[in-house]
Amino acid sequence: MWTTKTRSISTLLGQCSRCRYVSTASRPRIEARLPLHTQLRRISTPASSPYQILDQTYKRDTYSNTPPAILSKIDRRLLHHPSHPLSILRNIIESHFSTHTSLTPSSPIVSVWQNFDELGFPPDHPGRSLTDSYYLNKEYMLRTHTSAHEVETYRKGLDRWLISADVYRRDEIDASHYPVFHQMEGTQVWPSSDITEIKELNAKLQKELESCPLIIEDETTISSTNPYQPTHDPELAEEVTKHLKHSLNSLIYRLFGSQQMEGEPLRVRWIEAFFPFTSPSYEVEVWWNGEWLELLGCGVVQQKTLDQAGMSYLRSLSRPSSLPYSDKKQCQRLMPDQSHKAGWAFGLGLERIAMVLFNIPDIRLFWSNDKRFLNQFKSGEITKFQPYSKYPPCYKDMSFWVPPISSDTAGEKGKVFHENDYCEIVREVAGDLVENVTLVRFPLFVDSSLPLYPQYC
Ligand code: FA5
Ligand code: MG
Repeated sequence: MWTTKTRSISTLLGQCSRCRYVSTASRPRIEARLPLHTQLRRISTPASSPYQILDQTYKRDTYSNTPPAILSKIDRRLLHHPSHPLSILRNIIESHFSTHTSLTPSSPIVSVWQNFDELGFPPDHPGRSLTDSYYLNKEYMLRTHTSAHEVETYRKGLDRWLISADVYRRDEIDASHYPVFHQMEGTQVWPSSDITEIKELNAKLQKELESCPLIIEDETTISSTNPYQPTHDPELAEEVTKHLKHSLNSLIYRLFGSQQMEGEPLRVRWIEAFFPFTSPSYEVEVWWNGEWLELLGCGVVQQKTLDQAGMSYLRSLSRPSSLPYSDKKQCQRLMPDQSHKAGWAFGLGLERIAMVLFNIPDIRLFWSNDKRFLNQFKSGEITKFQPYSKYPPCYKDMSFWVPPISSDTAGEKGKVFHENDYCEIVREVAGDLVENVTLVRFPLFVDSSLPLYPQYC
């Protein structure tokens, strides 16, 4: 049988506390901890033929550190298989945010600028190091988070959207870490003139949440370490923050509420966090199997991010979609929007949630091609994972003759065939590798003078 480790899933998940996008101060650069000769060897690996990925060519340089095994994951597109647990979860979240536009970028390759600089990551941020991220070359990399698509998506003029995608991070090997996992980014942005509408929405959402068996632990405050942004009207920032919290609490209730033990309300905890592209920023955890499990990071989008995408500028000066708003001069020529826009964003880990909901004990199972995994799940349904052998299936059909059963032999020990005798032989020969012996056919009506011919698999 599948050998599950004795550690509970939440224990395993609880260990995933490495957070790349928290403040630089909180985590030393891993590069700096490696012996110098290791760093040099990695960096000076000679460049060979260019990368060919999704019909594009990327030259190699001293940054290139993406191996073929990682590139082979790009084609798997797990989020596009309707009966895969990650895709089932994605659909549930998309149906919860039913007015949002759902997007799935076709390529995981982004520019380093998109992944880090555009979002305000400082040059010495640990997430940029070669030990943490997969680079094709100095300019291009595999996205490490779905936030890499924020600016380009706002630039399309979309106010509320969800992006689901595979993300890539160099990481340790165990049941809860894999170098490829999936995130979903969500956002909603309003013109400040909509403040009355946001207030009404917040009141409605709050009332709905009050009727749910849900304990929300939120001791976060607005402070100098997690402030409203100086360019924001504090009243608008407060309403946007409230809407973020209500929207995510109601999503979490939708996902976990029905899985709770009878009589036990779901506990959700909000904690302060830091992301370079949001303020205030938070992480959200859920109490699961006796431990806090981190689900997502979120916050109020930095105005600079919206500005870069041209979101804060008048629509009436409608821009050609190709206008590069990262070009500062172009932006400055436009008039600031009278109805300045503000919004929230979140990024959640799909595997983390799916492991809990589907009871999947090992993150590597999501990548399984084994039909015993893939055929277990049905589109639209959350069902518990049924463990199976860690060995690949190997079926054997066995048929043989046994002495006929007759009134003369029925009482004679050793002459009458008994299934247990056969199982004993199997066990002797193959040990515990054999999981199951099933009788396929045993002739019922036979000439009692002829031997019998049972078939097993
Ligand atoms: C981010 O990736 C931010 N981009 C999230 C964000 C988006 C913040 C928008 C603000 C606004 P973080 O590295 O914490 O943050 O990852 C977000 C979530 O991805 C985590 O809460 C977790 O659920 C999941 N996650 C992170 N690392 C792993 C991992 N190694 N394995 C599985 N899931 C992971
Ligand atoms: Mg985190």
